[in-house]
Amino acid sequence: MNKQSRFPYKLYLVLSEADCKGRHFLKVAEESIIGGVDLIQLREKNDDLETFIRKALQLKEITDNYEIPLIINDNLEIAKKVNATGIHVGTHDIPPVAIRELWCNAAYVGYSIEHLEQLDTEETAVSDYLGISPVFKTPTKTDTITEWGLDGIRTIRKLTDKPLVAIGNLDVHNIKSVIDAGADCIAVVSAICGAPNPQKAAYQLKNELLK
Ligand code: TZP
Ligand code: MG
Repeated sequence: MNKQSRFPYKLYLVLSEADCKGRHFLKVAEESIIGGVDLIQLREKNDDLETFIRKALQLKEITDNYEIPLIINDNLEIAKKVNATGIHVGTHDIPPVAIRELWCNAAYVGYSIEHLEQLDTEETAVSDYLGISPVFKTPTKTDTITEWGLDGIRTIRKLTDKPLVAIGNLDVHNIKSVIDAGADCIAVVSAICGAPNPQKAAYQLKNELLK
């Protein structure tokens, strides 16, 4: 199986209610899917369990309707409970090896990497895609360690066949260079959630990726 058939997605929306700037996150989600988003991750850092589950179930109705994957950030309990398509974790979250043991139905386990040494680990080996996080410094997430840049993507591309999902200050002006550097998929928050028209923003991003 080649990497495209394992992860055939180009445009990934990382969604949280707070980042939607007062608009309803479900409306942003639906509009972005119509515009061209291929999969959505729900990333809620401050919700209590009950709220996160309620939002995840609401979002799942939409992603199911449009037959796109729903990925849950960090929380395995919620991912399993809402029967999400997969989970995305970082270096300090539940490790992918443990996820595989505890959730055999996960279609996608995404793993963000901060150091090149992580490429040569069991955690990377059992992951379905790697998050290159962040490519560029971003005000949306400030507790990051490595700013990979385009050179970082090129280096990682040479070292692994895993699908690479790039994230961090990506927009319609820089995503082509990120794909050219070796990323398979682009993940964004602000470029869609912060846009005046999320559907149009998603359409323009997707169009740029398909060029
Ligand atoms: N992980 C690394 S950077 C980031 C996350 C969740 C936030 C990206 O947000 P934006 O607004 O697309 O720069
Ligand atoms: Mg995390």
